[in-house]
Amino acid sequence: MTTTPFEIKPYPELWASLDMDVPRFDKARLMLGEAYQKTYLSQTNRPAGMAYFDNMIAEIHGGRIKELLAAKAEGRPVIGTFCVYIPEEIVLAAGGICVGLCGGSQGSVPDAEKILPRNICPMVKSAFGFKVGRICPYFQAVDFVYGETTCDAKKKTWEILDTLVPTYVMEIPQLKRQRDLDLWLAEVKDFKTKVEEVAGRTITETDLAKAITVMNNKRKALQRLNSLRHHNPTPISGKDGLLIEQIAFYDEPVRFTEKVNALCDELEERIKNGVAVPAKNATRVMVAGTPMALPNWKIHNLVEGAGAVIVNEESCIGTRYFKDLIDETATTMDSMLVALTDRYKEIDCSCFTPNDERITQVIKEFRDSKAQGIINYSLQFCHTYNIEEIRIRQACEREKIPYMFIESDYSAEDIGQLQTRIEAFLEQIGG
Ligand code: BJ8
Repeated sequence: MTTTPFEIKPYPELWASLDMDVPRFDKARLMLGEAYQKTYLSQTNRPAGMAYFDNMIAEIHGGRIKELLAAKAEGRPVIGTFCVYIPEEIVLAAGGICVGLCGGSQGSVPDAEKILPRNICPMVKSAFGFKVGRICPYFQAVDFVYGETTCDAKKKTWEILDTLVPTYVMEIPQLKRQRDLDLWLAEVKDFKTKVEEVAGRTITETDLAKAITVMNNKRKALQRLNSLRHHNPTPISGKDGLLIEQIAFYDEPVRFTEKVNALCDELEERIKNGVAVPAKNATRVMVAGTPMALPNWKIHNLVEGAGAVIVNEESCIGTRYFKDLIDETATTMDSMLVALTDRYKEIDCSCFTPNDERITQVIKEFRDSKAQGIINYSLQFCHTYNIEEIRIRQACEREKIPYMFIESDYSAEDIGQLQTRIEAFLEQIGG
């Protein structure tokens, strides 16, 4: 356990240059620092390799922002996103940077509720509120936001968001027939044209091939980490696993890959030496469902606070982001874009119908992770994940997998009730 107070570093001049609400943002910085200290640095026996990720949090509002601004000064595009359907390779191939925007905090929700309806997804409200309140340096630094037509809350919010920051919308079809896949490929090509316009350069085959390799390597490192978490006893906490998956959305990909691989080397040593972070007999839980954007650590805090450990996230901030690779054998621009689209279509978001692949995938990940039960988590008002819950529950009943469903938002109002339910579930599956 560390005794050094943790601080998220302040950069008031940098924030002012980005037209942020500096006094308000500084308060949020202090609160996030305290939450991080309490949630993360109170853990015992963390791997030494987590120091890099702690530093990424300490520099979240400064160091990484400076890197984005330096890229912009060189004319490289910086693009914000809320969805793993963004073809990141195209952004990288143009020398650009892709960043996941803030959307996991209750703090910005009241800002959004002054404009948007209250009964929509907290992730959409939180993200929109960050822009309205000028309290996210990433939002302030981007050239444009990538939006997609995955769910109604998002696609209608893009129209309003576009009045505050340029928002490019890519159509994601919601079936996977050939004509839908043809549309998807055409959308990927249009996105490439848009990125090239902003970058002021044409993407070559060599650029794209290199970017595909960079992203595949990043996904392989995350796959490696995930399979190490599946070891029993697991060498790293679920909170740390989730944190790394969250940082994956804003760190520089080559550096991130190197650090994840270094951490994996350390975890392999731990496994050899029988070192485990949670108690060796900790109850193992897998989480499935909607993404948990930074700093949404609510479910992990409750589960691990009760002495269990989370060993897998079937989520876009989790396996949906890294389970599939792009075929690297293609060499022409057209064939590379087809290979790229083929990979993205494997992401089994609940916006698709039918979405049988996800049901099979959830069961597969449960078996692979050697978990003892599944907590299926949906953000409030997310209709697609909330309704798909029925099929996940039925599959778990069929497979005799202990199962629990949680629908929640970012507020602390339901913490007590969730704690009671989670403890009862853990008692039931812990044997
Ligand atoms: S690919 S899961 S990142 S859309 S939780 S905003 S769906 S109402 S985040 Fe997602 Fe892309 Fe799908 Fe993944 Fe809407 Fe649901 Fe909110 Fe959601």
